[in-house]
Amino acid sequence: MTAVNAAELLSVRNPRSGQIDLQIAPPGADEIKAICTRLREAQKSWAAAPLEHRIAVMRAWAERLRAHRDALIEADSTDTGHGQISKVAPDMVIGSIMRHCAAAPDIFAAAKRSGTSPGAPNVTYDTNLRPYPLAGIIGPWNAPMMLSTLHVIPALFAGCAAIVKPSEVAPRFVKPMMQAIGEVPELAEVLTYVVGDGRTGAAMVENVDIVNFTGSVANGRKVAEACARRFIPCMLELGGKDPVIITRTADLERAATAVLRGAVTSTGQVCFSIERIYVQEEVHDRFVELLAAKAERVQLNHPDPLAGHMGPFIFDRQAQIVDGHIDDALAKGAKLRTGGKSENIDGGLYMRATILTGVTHDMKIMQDETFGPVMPVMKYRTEEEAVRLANDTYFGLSAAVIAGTVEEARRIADRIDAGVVSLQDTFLTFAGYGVAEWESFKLSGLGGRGGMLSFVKKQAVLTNTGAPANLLEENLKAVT
Ligand code: TXE
Repeated sequence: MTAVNAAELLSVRNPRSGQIDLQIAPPGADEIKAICTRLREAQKSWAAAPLEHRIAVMRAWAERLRAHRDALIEADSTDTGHGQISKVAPDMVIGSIMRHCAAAPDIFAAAKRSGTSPGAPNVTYDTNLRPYPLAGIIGPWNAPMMLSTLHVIPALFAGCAAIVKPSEVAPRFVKPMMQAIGEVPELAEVLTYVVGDGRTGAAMVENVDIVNFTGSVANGRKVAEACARRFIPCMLELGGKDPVIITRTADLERAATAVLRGAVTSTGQVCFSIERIYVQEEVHDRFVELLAAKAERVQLNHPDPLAGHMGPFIFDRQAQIVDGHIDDALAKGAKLRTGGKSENIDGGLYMRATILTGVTHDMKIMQDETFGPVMPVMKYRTEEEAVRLANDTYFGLSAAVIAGTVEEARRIADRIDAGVVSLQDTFLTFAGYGVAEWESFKLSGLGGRGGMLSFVKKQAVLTNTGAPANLLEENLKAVT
């Protein structure tokens, strides 16, 4: 991949109007190198400062984000075409900073081990937590501010400096974000956001010490290969093809409510959206009718971005991918129960909540990540078959099971290969943040979820409090 030319401008499309209404100027490879050198130098004093000092600086950042909340909401809403979701984006970031402020002292204290070696009573041990000097955070377009900033927060608490590159599809929030950061001078020394596309991301990977990447499997693989070549760690948060299993014993009204929310929120542009729906054959038809009745009540947030339930596709190419999945399914025998392909409304690409039935696993809609408001429903006969179908994917991000009892749902969930399984609902992943540790399965991720301890290397400091063993003495005992 050739480095981006510093003079090149990238065009940014407005998801609601479809117009190119912004040009961004990515830094060239040399500028990225210079930025990383500056951040790395400033990181020394940032890491040397007591944790309490970093906590105070992060609180100041949270306070400045509150001051810039309206500008951040406006930028995120223009980036994504969202209405209500953009209104909570800054609060999610501020909330995460405040939770980290509260949790950091105990987490770092618990990670430091010290004592006397059980194998050598005259040797004491202690631990240093040494932050990676410079973290590189690369984010996707679907929740641009949240998904890049939620991952830089733990790195900063750990004592890293950080350079963040959101997606070139949704870069508008960077301006108010950098204004807020600039009002906390010590933070501005160790944290910066840059705009640019994959080439800027690739240049970053060559100049940092650890990478947290959120995006597609294809690009996640490229980042992992680049990190492997440099022997630096990377944490990958990639796509999903999340299934829900609905048993014969399930409360179908509950199931339809949960599936609609899990599949249609944010126009289906959420990595842990429900993308495959397996229903036991005896209740399949009744479930589809309940789901269709709900789907037909979903309104677009057009013309009023703050009304309705679903905005336009953030990325026009994603609308083409979703349309292609629908075409492929219909061509292979699926039936359209409600909704349909994307529509251009005043320049924005919208899609109504769409249900397909009669789907099979040879269809793209059941294999590849769709990332749209499409609910493909498939019958199953036995629990064995449901588990086999749910696991028939190269993803393993999250899943859901809705059954007559929690025990029945849990029995099925324990056999599903996914990092998070929601029982009796979908979309519970957020509730687990910070408390229930989890790892993505298969191609949905690698390297853990990026908590504060992911950004430090542990160093053991061992002290001999007695006389050193003497090689010349005959009774030398091996130091175990
Ligand atoms: O990803 P892309 P997108 C996934 C979601 C979907 C994808 C959508 O499932 O698959 O992300 O986001 C930069 N070296 N998740 O389309 O295209 C690029 O500039 C370095 C999963 O944006 O992969 C952008 O900033 N960087 C997630 C970022 O990578 C490179 C939650 C992502 O771009 C690069 C949300 C390169 N070679 C979405 N090429 C989860 N699992 O939590 C591109 N980029």
